[in-house]
Amino acid sequence: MTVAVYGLGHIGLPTALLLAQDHDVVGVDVDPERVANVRAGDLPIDEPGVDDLYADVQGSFRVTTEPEPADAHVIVTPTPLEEATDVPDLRAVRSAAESVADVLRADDLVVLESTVPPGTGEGLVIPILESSGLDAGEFSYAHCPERAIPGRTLVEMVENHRVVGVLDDNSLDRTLALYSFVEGEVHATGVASAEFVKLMENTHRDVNIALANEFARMAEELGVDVHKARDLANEHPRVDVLRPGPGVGGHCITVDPQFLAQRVGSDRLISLARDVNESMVGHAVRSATTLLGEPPATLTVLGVAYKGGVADTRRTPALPLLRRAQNAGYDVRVHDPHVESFAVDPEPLADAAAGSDCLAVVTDHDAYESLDPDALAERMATPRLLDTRNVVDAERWRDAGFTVRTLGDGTSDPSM
Ligand code: SAJ
Repeated sequence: MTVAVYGLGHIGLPTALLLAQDHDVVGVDVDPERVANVRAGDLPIDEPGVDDLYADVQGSFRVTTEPEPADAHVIVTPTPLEEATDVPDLRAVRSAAESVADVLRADDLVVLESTVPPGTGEGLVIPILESSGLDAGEFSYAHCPERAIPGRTLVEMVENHRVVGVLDDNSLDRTLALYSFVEGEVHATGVASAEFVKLMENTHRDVNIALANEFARMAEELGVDVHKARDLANEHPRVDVLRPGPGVGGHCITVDPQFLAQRVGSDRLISLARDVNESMVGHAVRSATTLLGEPPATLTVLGVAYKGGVADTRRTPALPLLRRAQNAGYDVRVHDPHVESFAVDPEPLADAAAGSDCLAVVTDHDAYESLDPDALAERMATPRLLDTRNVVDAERWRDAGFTVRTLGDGTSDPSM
């Protein structure tokens, strides 16, 4: 099958490379620089296995900026929230669908992978495709959102089960033939239902993280350690409390619940969960400033990626945290083993800690579990630590002279 994949980003590029194992694939992107980079082997994503896969599929993968005819057209463009309005920005999906409509032929398959607000397939994408002069049914259509977690993108794209929303039986048969790399089960449903299922998944996670965050705030007031309490509660066979933290980042969980909330009137819990998660930054800053005392003082942020083990800083809670601390008058320094540039440029750990008055672990990178508190205490002006992810061994740090505050641990420092 000849396949055109629209969008060569975090999901589109790995999808295109996996498809190129079995099909003849052209990756299409509107950004000429990205196309030139991918052509030269300078890939815009840093995921295990992607460079090797790129090398393996050189005979069946090429890139271009121009739409071209193909048997299957896969749209994997981003659907962010517009910054000024927080409304889903579907311009990239629209424009990719228009490009596909220009080259669409009878019996082609069109797949929308991008996560979209409910109703987008039938209300927006299919009508654009029909502007080609073909009616739905003369072309096949499916919504096939990925479920891959950053850091394990390729493995999860291959192994995870998928839900595919299809127009008709022919669309399903052709989608199964296209996604031959998927080893997980494929469950078929309608187009609108598949759109809803994808949003349910990420909304479920956001709401459950909000519950974990609310438990953390309560535990602080009650003088309880939420992390120990969570371990005990999770002994129950039907309970799985997630981990509290300084807020939810990334491009998926922070965005997708709003696709649902803005489309449907009955969204009270979803919006509330978003508010709870967003309030965690303020809570973390208040904990840090209580530790620090009045400015001037220096806060060193450990980790600015939106979660551990990745270099991705999209919608990271570290950015509002850092800005609020700066606005309150503190000098802020940054360390992150994965991130090269940020609002405050990351420095080597020894430099970022030198003369600092407080370290704040904001991202749960593995490297932070094995930091040497004795060496850090020597470099800092005052050895204090706020651990918003419960990654360090607090007792060990106290033994090294640190005042330690762990988010959600109401026993960690009675003065706070
Ligand atoms: N987080 C917590 N506590 C937790 C788990 C996560 O505070 O217990 C935070 C993380 O630190 C991070 C944010 O939530 O800031 C999101 O991280 P994540 O690992 O929960 O999810 P993402 O955004 O990396 O990927 C999600 C996944 N969705 C679900 O797990 C339901 C992934 O499977 C999806 O494919 C992806 O969104 C997507 O593209 O939609």
